[in-house]
Amino acid sequence: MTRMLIVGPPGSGKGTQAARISERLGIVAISTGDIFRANVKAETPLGVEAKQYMDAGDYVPDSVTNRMVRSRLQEPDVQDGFLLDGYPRTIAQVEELDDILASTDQQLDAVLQLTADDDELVSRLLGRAAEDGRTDDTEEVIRHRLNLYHEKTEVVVAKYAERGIVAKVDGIGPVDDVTERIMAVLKDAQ
Ligand code: B4P
Repeated sequence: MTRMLIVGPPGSGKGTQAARISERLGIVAISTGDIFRANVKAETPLGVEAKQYMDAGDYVPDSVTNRMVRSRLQEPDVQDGFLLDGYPRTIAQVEELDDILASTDQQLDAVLQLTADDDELVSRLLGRAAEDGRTDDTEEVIRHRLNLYHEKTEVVVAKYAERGIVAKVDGIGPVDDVTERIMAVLKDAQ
């Protein structure tokens, strides 16, 4: 089980759990959100372009995101496995990832879907806003990000479900409990 995705609405715990899975399985976690935020901080051309979309809670255009992921997946540290956190988020990104993997004769082993209801997600993200002040964590922008997830990313999960590789995990409850649920479904999927 070495090539995986973690998918879920904003606030479902993707980033939190990706770090733990990466440590337990010894695979590299790649968060497109983290890469964008690092570029915004360093004020690179990519960061300047991404910032306007991120602040509004919109997806960064597929052409930009796809180019970035294609380049990241050519690095030597991911050749034996990876966990992609927050990518793909659109059908065009699914097609791009299919193409990247096919070109190196690789395939995905699992797609982990984290679930939580919208009210829980809003309250978590407002909590994070109070702590670390992310510019996309205001209530209005959070609601917009959730709508975008329902509109554009649920079809991504459905597409992978057709391929029979989705493992669904309830993201509600203490972080440690969610991690144990994830490890249990991954074990069952092997
Ligand atoms: P992300 O960084 O992926 O932001 P996110 O969806 O909010 O997830 P994150 O990983 O930060 O939060 P998590 O659920 O772990 O993306 C940010 C932006 O980048 C996007 O809006 C978009 O603009 C752009 N972007 C990224 N990828 C893109 C793509 N592929 N295409 C286009 N644009 C893209 O956790 C949230 C909070 O919940 C944390 O504070 C955490 O402590 C808390 N939490 C976690 N688990 C919990 C639990 N069990 N109980 C209580 N709280 C919990």
